[in-house]
Amino acid sequence: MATRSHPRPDAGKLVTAAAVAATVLALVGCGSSGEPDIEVGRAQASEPVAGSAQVVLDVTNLGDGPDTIAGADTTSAFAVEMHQTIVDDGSHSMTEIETVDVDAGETVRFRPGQVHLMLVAPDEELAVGGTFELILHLERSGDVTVPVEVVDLLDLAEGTFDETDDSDP
Ligand SMILES: [Cu+2]
Repeated sequence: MATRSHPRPDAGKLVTAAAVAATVLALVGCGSSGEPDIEVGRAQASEPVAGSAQVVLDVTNLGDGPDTIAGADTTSAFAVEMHQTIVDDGSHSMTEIETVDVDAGETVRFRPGQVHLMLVAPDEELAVGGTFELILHLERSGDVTVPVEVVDLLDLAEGTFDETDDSDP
């Protein structure tokens, strides 16, 4: 009959996905029922060099619940990737990472040489003194739009050094 519905091959997958989501929520909720409160500090990017640019950024969770950075976007580059630098026998390489946790009360610092953000194929019009908007995707807090200032690569490196020095007053 025409009223007979089609089989729903996806139904099983949906149930599985829901079960997984419930499990993840239960785990995340364990011991911390609070809400995250995400604040993004000064953000800077280097001028594009050889088809990429580094972004330096601090993400602080002022709340009492955890959150997770699940990527970033901008209209000023083909893509934004989160990378982890790996040093092996003195040689550096990097691998793409999908998520970065920001626990309650913690700050994640995106810096060259550690966990970092890179613009892939940035807009060639990005020049020192310019700005663009970066959208951070947070699993619990939603999207956060951050203005990013474009600076000379050397200034970006110096800024990194200064902030690393902060812990030693
Ligand atoms: Cu990288």
